[in-house]
Amino acid sequence: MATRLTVDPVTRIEGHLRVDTEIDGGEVKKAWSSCTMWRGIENILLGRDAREAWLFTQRFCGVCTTVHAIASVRAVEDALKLQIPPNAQFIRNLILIAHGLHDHIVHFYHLSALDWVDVTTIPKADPKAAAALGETLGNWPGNSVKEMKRVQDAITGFVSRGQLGIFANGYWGHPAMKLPPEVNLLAVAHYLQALDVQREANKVVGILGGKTPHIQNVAVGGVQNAINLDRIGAMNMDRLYQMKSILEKVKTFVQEVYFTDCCAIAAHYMDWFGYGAGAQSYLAVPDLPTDAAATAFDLPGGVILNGDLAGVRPIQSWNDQPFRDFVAEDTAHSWYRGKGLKQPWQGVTDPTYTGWKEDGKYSWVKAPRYDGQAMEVGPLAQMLVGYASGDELVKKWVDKALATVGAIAKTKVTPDKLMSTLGRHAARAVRCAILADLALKHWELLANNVLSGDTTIFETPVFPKESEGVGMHEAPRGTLSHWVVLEGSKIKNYQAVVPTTWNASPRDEKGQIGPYEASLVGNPVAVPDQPLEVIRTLHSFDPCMACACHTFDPKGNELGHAKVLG
Ligand code: NFE
Ligand code: MG
Repeated sequence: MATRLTVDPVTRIEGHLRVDTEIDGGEVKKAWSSCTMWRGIENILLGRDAREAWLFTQRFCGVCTTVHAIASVRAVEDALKLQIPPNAQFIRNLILIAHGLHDHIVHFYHLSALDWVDVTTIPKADPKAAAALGETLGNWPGNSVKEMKRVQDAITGFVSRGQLGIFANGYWGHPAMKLPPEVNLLAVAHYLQALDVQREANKVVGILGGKTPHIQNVAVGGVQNAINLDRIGAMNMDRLYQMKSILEKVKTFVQEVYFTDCCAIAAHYMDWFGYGAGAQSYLAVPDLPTDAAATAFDLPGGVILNGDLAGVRPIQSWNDQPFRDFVAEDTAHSWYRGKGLKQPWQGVTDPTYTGWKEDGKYSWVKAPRYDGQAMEVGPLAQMLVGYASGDELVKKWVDKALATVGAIAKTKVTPDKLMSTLGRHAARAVRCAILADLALKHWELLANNVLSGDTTIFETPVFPKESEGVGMHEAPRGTLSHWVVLEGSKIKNYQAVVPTTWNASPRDEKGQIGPYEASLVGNPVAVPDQPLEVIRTLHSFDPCMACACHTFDPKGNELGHAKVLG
């Protein structure tokens, strides 16, 4: 007989996500993804000056703050057909890369690893074997026997006193936990080390952005980082080399530790390459332009429909007409007024809360569609479009990931396996390894341009009477687009179509389910009141509900039942 399970709130994510599932025969048959808060920042922007929008839009989120600043200035610059100077392009790119490195590391270790890693088995681990395993996986000084012993002693103390501290509230001892104690020990040692490394990556955001979260250094037309190699207070060689040495350290951790941990953990859970496929239609936009005019990009964009990798349509530029024409949002099952699909320049944000109804409205998230299709966005989407369209860096790292998992699991792993819960984690680790390579490339682009004598950072914006623009960015959670309609410099309409809005989408007017909902169908649930497996698949997307509806219910309606990983 079918039973219902509500997980509310889903934790170790950003924001407020409720998921309802119908379970039968030990697996999920149907799912409803619901965002339980609303803010309405898009409405706050109406009538304001376009040059200050980025300061407001960053407040969509405290996690991916930089991305909403940069997508916003890109949207206005697109409306004005304004080209920014090369220094501005490279400084923005470095911020996006450093932020992405920090964000992916935090997601893997601190927000999702404990779905797979059972901390309570660590007292049984052999620290020598854990160190030896670390040694075979990657070249990292933090894998010594001494370090493994230190972490084991600390965790054993926590476990024996029954006070798990930061590791309280996990599904410890759950039958779906399968890692040997040594892998658990190695992963937890890296969890603790990752706390430091993610901060290092974020330092680069702080150095360039003035502060983090919520950078202060961008502007419509460029950036505000004064460049003067002879001045202490400006961007000088000291500052440039400080960033380079940080990025080199972070690169080592990402490629030798995060990437290999992800592969090693995945190799012990091969069945999870068979769950969580979801929508199987993917969207990514190109990012990290390598020139001021944004004619070439280091991160690939494209569209894959219905799992057809061979039929990939690469998106080569931000002027891609199908993207501009085909992105639209529907509110049939979302708590907004309005009917039908609306292209974002015509989009409206008119809230109407009517309670949770499985056949009616049940989420504050709108339902974005690409040519009418629900699309998954995120590292998996970007790696798949890159792989299918032959991007060299993507191919190199995806093949390396598949080979590493295959070698440990003693089996062959093919790229189609990436369309899964574990594939999402693997793709994020691959993307992070690529970002680590690109960090140094874009640092060099900036340093070489500065050393050539160019110190320009800003082009003055000139506003026509009327204009409209879209700013694209491939954020850590996927494709982000800000859409702006202007009258002179005043904002007439502003809509953000955000990565988590794509992924957490509810049903649309045709009843088509969203990517989270699709990915949960067929997902196993071994212990109904401990829905670890549901959480595994949800976490693989790295949900950020704050971004998704940029929006909270002023009455703070309590909708909750099961509290998970609190
Ligand atoms: Ni709030 Fe975000 C990212 C954006 S949402 S974290 O990455 O944009 O999905
Ligand atoms: Mg929106």
